[in-house]
Amino acid sequence: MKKLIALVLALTLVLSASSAFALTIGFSQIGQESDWRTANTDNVCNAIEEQGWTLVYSDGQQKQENQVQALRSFITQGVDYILFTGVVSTGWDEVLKEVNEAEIPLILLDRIPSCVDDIEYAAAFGGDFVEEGKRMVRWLANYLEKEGRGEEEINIVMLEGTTGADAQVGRSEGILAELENHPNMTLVESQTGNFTRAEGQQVMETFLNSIDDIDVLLAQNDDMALGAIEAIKSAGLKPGEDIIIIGCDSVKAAFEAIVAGEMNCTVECTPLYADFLIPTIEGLEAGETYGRDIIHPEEYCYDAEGGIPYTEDGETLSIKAADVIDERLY
Ligand code: GYE
Repeated sequence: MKKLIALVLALTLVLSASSAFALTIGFSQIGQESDWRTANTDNVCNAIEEQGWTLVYSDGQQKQENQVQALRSFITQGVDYILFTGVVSTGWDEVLKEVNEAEIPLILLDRIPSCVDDIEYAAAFGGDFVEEGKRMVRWLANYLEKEGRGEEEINIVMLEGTTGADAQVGRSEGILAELENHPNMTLVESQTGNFTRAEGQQVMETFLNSIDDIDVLLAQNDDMALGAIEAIKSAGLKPGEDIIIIGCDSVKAAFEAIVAGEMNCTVECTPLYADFLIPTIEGLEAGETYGRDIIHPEEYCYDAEGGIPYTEDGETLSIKAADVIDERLY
């Protein structure tokens, strides 16, 4: 009897070290274009593995057809859950309906497909990309005001993310909408840099060669801003001074650039979804439901000094990057 009790105890201990359910999770990721993406992949994959669940990971390498194939192979393998973020917004209707027909719970992460209203999903988490775009311009307007440049004619160039990606479409929409409120600001040129450092650098070089008086760079992610900083330095200009640089994501490398005085602001978009995801899957296993809301994590805005408003009500102030840089893990 004693032996049996000991065995039961030992088993309980083993089970409680990992999750009580044996699950297989398919994760169709976009690729590895940025620091944001690396942090997102590590965060989600590590959390799944820490639960003792089986992860079937697929890197789509920025190609929609690879992601479609991955989703179909998850169906064939009969995984228990599918995590999905799509490289572009459109073109997922058919394959996501196949996922629905296979009755595999689908969890949408990060970039939400445009067919979202026509499909079933168990939960959805993503950035509020339109709001992020608006925050970039609100921060800029308030910063210029503080610098006594509120009335100046301001020439802006923009580096866009992957064309047709939810994050690109939303951030562009937010930026353009907010620029309407500032007739002194002109968007003189806008091109995609595909969310990568290399392309951010290349496209910024062409901007610098063709436009004389660039006051501001709006980069739809930090990686492109960091690439552009190299181009600006090579052109003999001072990034952060001669050209105001605003990025998006708030990765550690952007905090470092801000602390070094080479970048001015980064609007946050968190890649850390595991703390939402794991309890959600556990909840679903326990029979809970989460409705159709797309959950946006709480996010902030970081710069050199802090104290610049960036929300619509003007009440939330930017945080000094130097104060939080040590806590940033990615
Ligand atoms: O901003 C960018 C990444 O979809 C929110 O994708 C994500 C974006 C992020 O490559 O750095």
